[in-house]
Amino acid sequence: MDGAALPGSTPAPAAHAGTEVRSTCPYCGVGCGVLLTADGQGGLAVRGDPDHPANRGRLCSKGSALAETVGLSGRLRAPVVNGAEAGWDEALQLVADRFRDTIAEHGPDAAAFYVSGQLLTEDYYVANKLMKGFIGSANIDTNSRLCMASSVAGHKRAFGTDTVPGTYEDLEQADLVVLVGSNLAWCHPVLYQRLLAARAERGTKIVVIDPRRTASCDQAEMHLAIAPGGDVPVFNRLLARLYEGGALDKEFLARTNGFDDALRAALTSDPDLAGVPVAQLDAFCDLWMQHDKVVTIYSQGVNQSTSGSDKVNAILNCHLATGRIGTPGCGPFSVTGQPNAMGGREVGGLANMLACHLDLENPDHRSAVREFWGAPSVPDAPGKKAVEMFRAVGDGRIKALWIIHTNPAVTMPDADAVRAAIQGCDFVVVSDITGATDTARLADVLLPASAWAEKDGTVTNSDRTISRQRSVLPAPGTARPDWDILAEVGRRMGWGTAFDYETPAEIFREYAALSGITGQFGRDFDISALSDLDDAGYDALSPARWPLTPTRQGGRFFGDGQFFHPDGKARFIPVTHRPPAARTDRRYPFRLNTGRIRDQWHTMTRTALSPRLSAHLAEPYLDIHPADAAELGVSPADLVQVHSPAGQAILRARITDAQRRGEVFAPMHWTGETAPSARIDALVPGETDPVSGQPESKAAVVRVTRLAAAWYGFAVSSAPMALDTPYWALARTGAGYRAELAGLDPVEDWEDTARRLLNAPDSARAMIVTDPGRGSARVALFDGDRLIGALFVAREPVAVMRDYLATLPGSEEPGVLSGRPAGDRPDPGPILCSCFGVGVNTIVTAIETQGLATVGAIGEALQAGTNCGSCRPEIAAILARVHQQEAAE
Ligand SMILES: Nc1nc2c(c(=O)[nH]1)N[C@H]1C(S)=C(S)[C@@H](COP(=O)(O)OP(=O)(O)OC[C@H]3O[C@@H](n4cnc5c(=O)[nH]c(N)nc54)[C@H](O)[C@@H]3O)O[C@H]1N2
Ligand SMILES: Nc1nc2c(c(=O)[nH]1)N[C@H]1C(S)=C(S)[C@@H](COP(=O)(O)OP(=O)(O)OC[C@H]3O[C@@H](n4cnc5c(=O)[nH]c(N)nc54)[C@H](O)[C@@H]3O)O[C@H]1N2
Ligand code: SF4
Ligand SMILES: [Mo]
Repeated sequence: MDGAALPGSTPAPAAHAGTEVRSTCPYCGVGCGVLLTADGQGGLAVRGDPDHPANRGRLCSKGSALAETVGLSGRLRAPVVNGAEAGWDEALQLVADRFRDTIAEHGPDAAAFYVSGQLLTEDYYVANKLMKGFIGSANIDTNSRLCMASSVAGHKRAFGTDTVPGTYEDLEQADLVVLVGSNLAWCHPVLYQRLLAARAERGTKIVVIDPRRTASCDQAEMHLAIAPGGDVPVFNRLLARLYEGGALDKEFLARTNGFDDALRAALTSDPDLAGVPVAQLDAFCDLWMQHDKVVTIYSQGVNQSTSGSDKVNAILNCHLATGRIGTPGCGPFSVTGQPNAMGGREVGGLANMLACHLDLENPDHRSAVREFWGAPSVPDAPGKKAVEMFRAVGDGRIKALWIIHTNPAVTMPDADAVRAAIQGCDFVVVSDITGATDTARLADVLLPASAWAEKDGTVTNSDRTISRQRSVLPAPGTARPDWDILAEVGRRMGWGTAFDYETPAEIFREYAALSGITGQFGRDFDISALSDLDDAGYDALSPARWPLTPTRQGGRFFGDGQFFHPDGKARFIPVTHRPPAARTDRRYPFRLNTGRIRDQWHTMTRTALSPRLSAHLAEPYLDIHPADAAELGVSPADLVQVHSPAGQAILRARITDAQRRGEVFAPMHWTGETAPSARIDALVPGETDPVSGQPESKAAVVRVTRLAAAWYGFAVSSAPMALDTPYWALARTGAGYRAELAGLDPVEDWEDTARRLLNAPDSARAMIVTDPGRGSARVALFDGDRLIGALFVAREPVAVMRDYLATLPGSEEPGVLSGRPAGDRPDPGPILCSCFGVGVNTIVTAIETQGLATVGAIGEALQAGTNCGSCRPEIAAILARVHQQEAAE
């Protein structure tokens, strides 16, 4: 078996050099197949797998750049105990002892695991078995609580199980696709491309429901820029109109309960609360009624809300009422975020679930799982959900915490309080691939995990397709797969037989066998057809959609009107509008929305290693409507200070009418490692949905003021910088690093400052130009003729050609201080197409000078958008803008 580690040993380096191995992308829930070729020197070539059903060879910008992110610099190579490198034996014995002692002294609920939808199914299964079966607490929760919990709750309320009814093909067979709180173009780019390809053929109509105008609005028929949290009024209006318009499916309604109550709630719901004119809502309702095949895709704009579960059921109600579910081209579709968000739900990674979609509260389910595991007991009450869990860590009720494959000190709401809670906890174990994360820096014991491409296992994507990840690279140092670390702790805690795994294949077989029990209980998740898969079969496993039983393979759910409630029927849930929990007022007049950018993955521990992924948006920012910016006296590129009742941040202002007035948006990605004053979750309160426990990550309230910066700076360097200014944001470049900086106090000596910030040796030769009257300074530091780095400062945001300067460190360029290339070489502007490095200005110039009229023509002229295609919506937006300007002139 590849990558399988014997207890205590290092995984065998996979001997695959030169041959192409099938695997799965480690980022989003689309779950694209990749073909990996290791070069035997630690390097990797990656291309899309033409045979994988999710992507048929396509990859987005992040998938295309995977090879740039597998380098070993910065990787953890050995366990670290209290700051000092240690052996596995010492580290794991300490973990086992401390957990055992904590449980003995304070009971099992004083222990907790906080895990991740990025774990492989095998890792996840072992973690869940260890906590729920053997430690005897249900205190295992996952970052999926911040991500999918509302969808899980909504599914269970309506269907009786957490089932995604449809498949990706439905997107291609639909006539109308509604994106609700989903920026599919940036967050599920390959699915978006599949949708656009189908649209080119059949004219699929797209409607986007999102307070912001996003890249996903590019080809949309209609964009409903609703008020934050305005989703329930939208779908209540739709249900009411479906009823009034005679569009209900009476036959299907016989397979449901509760319609009358749901309809009553819909008929009394005030459509004005959606925040868009009712005529617009009705135009949307008309589109629904004019098309039979409708898919509603929804994601974090729905889930991450204090009414997230109700939003989900508002959507499900409309699909149930029209019977548009589980048939080709029809259905509600909750797209999963992380590569194994779905697998985590299957293994019962949430504190209120049991393995294989069984219920913790159900005594029959509990005893079946307990017997199967040979476990002493299975808790009968749910454990603490993420937000509660970290509160319990903060007030000392949880005393031993193991965090695996997630970075909660950055991504949990109230992140400063969460960071303090972790810091103050008696015993904290963190398993990660790097020690350079906000969370890993707080660990008592830091355990080095093998990374993607170094380990073996399975993941389940958004449409229930199980795919293999395979190892092709050796892990650095003594790093070990997560399942292996967990199993050894289980053995060391005294449960030798239960955790006697030597390969992920064994774990998978056990899990598949357990799922046969779910079948007996009449539940949905059953992959028991794989329970006798031998090692070779596991190794060769092709992507397959569950259920996988001897009698049933893949397909859709619910088209036959059979649901998983005891009476076999679906349930309508009556829903009423509740606005976001935090209320704007005079002190905090703005609503803060947060989310993702195209080329970064969460806290950037991997994507930020790629220069080309870092070029797209190299700095954290706040999008503000032009009228709000004018009132605040904020100009483009100013820095702004953002305060909420929970914390504060400093961000770069971008002024855009893609925002509604009174609402601002910031990306979630920056951390203590990359921009310490831009940790956005420090601003987000820990308000949660009462049913799902999912936090409201998209609706904090804030005030925004222009930062009184004494100076602004931009720096490039070949070596890591030593930044300590009140504002800084660091990004990789092909030649090293680039940084944006700002300070609140005047600086006397810029040469000295540059030497310190750029980490330059004393021997470095300096070249300086200053203009004290204008408060500007430019310093370049050389090693001989070779540029070490350069710093540009001014009283206003610095205007230099950043993408050009970023290429210079390490080269000989005496003219660096001019901030632009010699001669009249044009400034390409910020990089838009990360595959071919094409900048915004280059595209604008080509449109203007060559009269290019389509995204395709721009591709032919400049290559931009012709590889992964992730930037095509932005190219289209530029095209529209330039043509609009031309028309206005
Ligand atoms: N590039 C990239 N792709 C990713 C990820 C990544 O980090 N980077 N992460 C993956 C993960 S884990 C996830 S969960 C997915 C998330 O994928 P998405 O959910 O598509 O991404 P987000 O940007 O978090 O939020 C989606 C949209 O919700 C909107 N929104 C905010 N409030 C509301 C509201 O009240 N109602 C409605 N209707 N919309 C609202 C926001 O404006 C935003 O445009 O992406 C996955 N894919
Ligand atoms: N404000 C705001 N906050 C949000 C969101 C939002 O939209 N807005 N979205 C939320 C959502 S949907 C999500 S999913 C979360 C994501 O948030 P997190 O899960 O906290 O973010 P990641 O950066 O993905 O963290 C993964 C960690 O695992 C490490 N790692 C990588 N590979 C391995 C491995 O093989 N083994 C181990 N043990 N570790 C590994 C990485 O280095 C990294 O430190 O953020 C949530 N927080
Ligand atoms: S869409 Fe991109 S990030 Fe998502 S799985 Fe495919 S290649 Fe990976
Ligand atoms: Mo997520």
